[in-house]
Amino acid sequence: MFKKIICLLLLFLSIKTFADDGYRLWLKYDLIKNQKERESYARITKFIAVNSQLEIVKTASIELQSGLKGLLGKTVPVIASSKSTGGIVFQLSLNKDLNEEGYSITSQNGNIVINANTEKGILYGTFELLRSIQTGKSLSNISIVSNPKIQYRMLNHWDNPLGTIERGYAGSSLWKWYELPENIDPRYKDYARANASIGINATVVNNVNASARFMTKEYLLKVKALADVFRPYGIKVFLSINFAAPKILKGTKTSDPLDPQVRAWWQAKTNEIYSIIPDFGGYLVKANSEGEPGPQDFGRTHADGANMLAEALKPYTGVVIWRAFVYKPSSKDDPKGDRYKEAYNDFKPLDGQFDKKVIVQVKNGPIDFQPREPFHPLFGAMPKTPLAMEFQITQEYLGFTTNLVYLAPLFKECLESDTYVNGKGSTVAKVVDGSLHDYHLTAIAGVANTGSDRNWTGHFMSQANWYAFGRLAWNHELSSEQIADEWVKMTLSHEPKTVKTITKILTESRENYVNFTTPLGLHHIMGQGIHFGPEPWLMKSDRPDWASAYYHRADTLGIGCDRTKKGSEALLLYTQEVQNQWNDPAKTPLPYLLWFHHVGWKTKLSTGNTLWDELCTRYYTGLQSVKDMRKEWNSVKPNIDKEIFEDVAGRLAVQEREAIWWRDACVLYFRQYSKMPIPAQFPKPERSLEEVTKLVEIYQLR
Ligand code: GCV
Repeated sequence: MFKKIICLLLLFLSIKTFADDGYRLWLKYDLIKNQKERESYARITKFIAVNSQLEIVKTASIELQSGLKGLLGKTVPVIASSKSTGGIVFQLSLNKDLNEEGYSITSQNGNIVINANTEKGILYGTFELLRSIQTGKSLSNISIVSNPKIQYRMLNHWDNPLGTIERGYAGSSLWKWYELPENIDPRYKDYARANASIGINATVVNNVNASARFMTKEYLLKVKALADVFRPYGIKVFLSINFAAPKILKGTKTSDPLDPQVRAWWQAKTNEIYSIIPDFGGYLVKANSEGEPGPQDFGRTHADGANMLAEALKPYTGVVIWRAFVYKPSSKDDPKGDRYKEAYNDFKPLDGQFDKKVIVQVKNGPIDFQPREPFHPLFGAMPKTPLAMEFQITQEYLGFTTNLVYLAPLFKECLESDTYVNGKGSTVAKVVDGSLHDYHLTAIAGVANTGSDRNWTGHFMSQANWYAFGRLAWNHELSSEQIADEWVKMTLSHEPKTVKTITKILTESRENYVNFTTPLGLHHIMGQGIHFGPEPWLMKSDRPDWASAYYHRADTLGIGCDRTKKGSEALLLYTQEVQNQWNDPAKTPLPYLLWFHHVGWKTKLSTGNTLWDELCTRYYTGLQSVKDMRKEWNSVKPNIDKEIFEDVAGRLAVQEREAIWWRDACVLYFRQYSKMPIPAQFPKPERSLEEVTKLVEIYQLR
């Protein structure tokens, strides 16, 4: 009787509309409302049998116990071993079908057995089991074998020592450097739980525009405090380094990577780091990019710089992750100069020259995390150098935290692109997971979107991007819809229509965003510096390749950047098959058209419209889709927590205002060149180009 009352009370509490602040992410573990469903899970989760004292196994049993307590409303005992049936058994034993972090979950002799070769596998299997219950899957006859396809699945935080975050829109940094190492914010642990639950196993805690502070003992002790919290969740800590640190910290007179004193400094520093953090992950380096110091300052190459660090790491397990995000301003006299080609030109000749401990990290596209980019030409071009993928989870160019944009389709589009380097099917995913070139190291990084906002990501729906990044890092074959469906069920609702509606909103959102900002292959026409709002009229900047005109090339004849043989020749960096896809403007898929071609305003496209009419159509339908999204969101109101509903609804209203802003700016500005009318079926913008221009100026005021 007492038990029943408790259950009813728990049920009541879960049904009652309490304000959900989003803090619990996808790890809510609210009581399953349907009693029958609860009971059927309860019948097969009567105990958790754990016969290992390993730290991460302990984490797994604690997570499982607390997850089941929430979901089923009962405390499941953790026992050392059991001869009875109807429980969950952790089994650490050799399984040749599994790699180091893989797991299997199977029904065996009346129990659910989570089997793995290592303690980390047990942890990941545990979260998979919890996810299965959270998403309402049947566990009878469960049979799952899962291995991560990529070794290092990491977040890159662009967090600064003073608490700001470069391109962070969800408050300030999670890391309270001034309070560390003594004061441990409980949030650090919740951060680790969330990451472990989606398979993320590494984190770079500081910005790639790195402060040398992190190489001091004072700061290393703070980093150690974080590493100690993350370790039980299988997460290794990495640091971004400032290449000039030896000189900045007055250890040497230069930072030349071939100078013996500099090399000795890095060796001593690395030894010190490992004496403090024995499982330190390694270094992430942004060098000779956007003003950061690097080996080229001394006439050395990226390989010289990376190999020096690799040598310092030789006695340890750590690796060097060297970023390929570099672009020199192209010479004014070079008519073929194009930022698109810079990283390729710098790195491709170095293939084969990097130490075994070096991974080169490449952004998904050649410019900079635009709403849509062709895949980076380096993928497939460096068979002797492990290349890591760098995605951006924070929405620098995708509407900050005022726009609902689900990024899984963007990630997938890049991963599924075919490089054709070893024939058809040589996808970017196969480069990154190492299967194409047999890389001995594999990695994928996401620039984090987390911050001190209570719900972690500012826009509640942006939590889905953190989640999707982790899920795809583990298995890039999952579909965007599948991930969205899981996430919705775990965070918002199980009601079938609601799940369907929100999954649809999510999966369509990226294309909608592209349509009202940069359709048909336009790119880099946003407000300069802040990367917010439209600024297509920007003709000049401190560097030519920071100005919008450099990318859209609009004139009275047409619009778009010719990157074929007749233009900058960037297209020639790809294999012949890829060139064939994008070489001919008449055959180039519309999403990539203006990336590669300068197209006449009156040119007829495959849609039947002229280029100008199609451009206008995209801006107008893009805006319409935001309006539709708002309607769809309103339709799920009864099944969503009130606080979350209101917050998302408010941000969608902002998104509509911003979509109008983008549309007005772009159609009014480009019309000056096309000299063609906005198609009659669309209402004219209600303001002048001058008025819209002023808006961006306001946002750029100090
Ligand atoms: C960390 C873009 C961003 C910069 C960022 C840089 C990078 O240019 O605007 O803020 O700096 O990319 O990835 O290094």
